[in-house]
Amino acid sequence: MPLPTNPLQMVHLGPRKKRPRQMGASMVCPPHDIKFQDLALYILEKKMGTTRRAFLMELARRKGFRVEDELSDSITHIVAENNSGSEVLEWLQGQNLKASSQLELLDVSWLIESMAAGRPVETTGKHQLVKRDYSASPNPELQKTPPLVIKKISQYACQRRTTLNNCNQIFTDAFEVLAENYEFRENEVFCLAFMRAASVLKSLPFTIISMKDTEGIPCLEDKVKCVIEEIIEDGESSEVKAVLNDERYQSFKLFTSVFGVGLKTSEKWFRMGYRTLNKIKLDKTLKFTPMQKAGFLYYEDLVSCVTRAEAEAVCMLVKEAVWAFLPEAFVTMTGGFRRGKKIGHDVDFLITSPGSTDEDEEQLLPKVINLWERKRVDSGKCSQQEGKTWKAIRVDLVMCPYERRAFALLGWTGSRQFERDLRRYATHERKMILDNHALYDKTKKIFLKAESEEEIFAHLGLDYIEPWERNA
Ligand code: 8DG
Ligand code: CA
Ligand code: CA
Repeated sequence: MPLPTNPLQMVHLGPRKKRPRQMGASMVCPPHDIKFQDLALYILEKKMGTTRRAFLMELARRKGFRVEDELSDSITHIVAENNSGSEVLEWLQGQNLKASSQLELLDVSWLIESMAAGRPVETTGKHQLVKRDYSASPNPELQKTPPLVIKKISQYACQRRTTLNNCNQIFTDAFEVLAENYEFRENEVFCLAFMRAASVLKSLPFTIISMKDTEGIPCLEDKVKCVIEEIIEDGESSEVKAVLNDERYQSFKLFTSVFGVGLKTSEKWFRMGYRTLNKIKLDKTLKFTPMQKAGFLYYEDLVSCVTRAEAEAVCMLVKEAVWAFLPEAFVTMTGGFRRGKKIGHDVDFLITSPGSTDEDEEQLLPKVINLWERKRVDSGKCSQQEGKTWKAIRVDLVMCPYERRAFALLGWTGSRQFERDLRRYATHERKMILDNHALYDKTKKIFLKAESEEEIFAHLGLDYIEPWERNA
């Protein structure tokens, strides 16, 4: 029998016939065979109503699902309708359940699809009211404690776990456009407000679907809330739309996409009346820096993102070159790729070698560049682009003394917002100064040593946040 999209309609269809006198549908029906022993469902009545709940329970049982009347620790799937993730979490907190890594909080769409399929369908992001990144975490400790309990959300990104699974992308994309526009207009205050807001929403385990869901979330100023409200109501923000159509925004976006071009140069070109890169390239009166020259020369290569496979290939080349001069050196990919990103605008590396001297450290990068330069000339790959079999990729190389490697690794892994908040936290909450080289305790007037990132977090009194949880 094909299942109607809304099974409730079945109940109300047709003239109301006299019902049997018995109370409760399950009492009149014979017990059903349970086909799926691993699952125990509980259907949330809140916002669904008694009738529809009873109807869905009966239907699911008839299809071989185990559906419990009461909530207990043996429940594996909670199914809700018209509830946001935050509402289900709030309700669950009042239920005194043991946090279980098995527990799935799902929208009714999962149950309806499963009943139509005659088996439990795989739970995906579209069904999950609360995301479950932690089940994929390589850290077994985290698998045991999924984020079923909302703790007070910190205003600091370094006290939040932010994976790449963003439930609120519709909002964060909008905020990032607005933040970028404020950056182009050099309005730091508003720029930071929207970047912080984007960052905090990326860490939420649920999607915001009503203004009530924003209660208790830090870093959401009135200006930000207005944008959220508009997106909830209209599906888009008029302010974002206006920015995307704004000539200054479009020009700055285009100009800064050239390697070596920042706000100052963009401002100059915009004031000169330029709107396209071609016209700029042809203006003989303009002087370009060596970086900008390379930026124009390899423009197409550099605007296309770097893939992980390309990053791995670059990593081999970097290691080969570095080891030619410092065979003991450790070469670590940092930046977005270390945080698990699949693409990047460049590839970042940290290089460090036990027992290296100041001189070794000073000379390594020039030596590596020189080696690559010679190779390039030998292979005739200069700026010749015809029949090109290679791609230009931006690489950031950082060399640091071995004793400082933990600070450098933490500093270059990002994200930028995570780094910003780490330093802000150190300053305001711990009276310490953190940068990519060291951690200084202003009270004790000493530099704190660290052999690993974990030790730096411990010095700061912070729970350790794994690199893939730093995508703030
Ligand atoms: P992407 O390349 O995938 O777009 O992102 P990303 O890897 O996170 O950004 P990034 O711009 O390559 O920066 C990586 C980290 O390096 C970031 O956390 C900030 C840090 N960083 C510094 N100093 C500097 C600096 O002077 N320039 C840049 N670009 N990044 C810096 O600590
Ligand atoms: Ca990067
Ligand atoms: Ca970089």
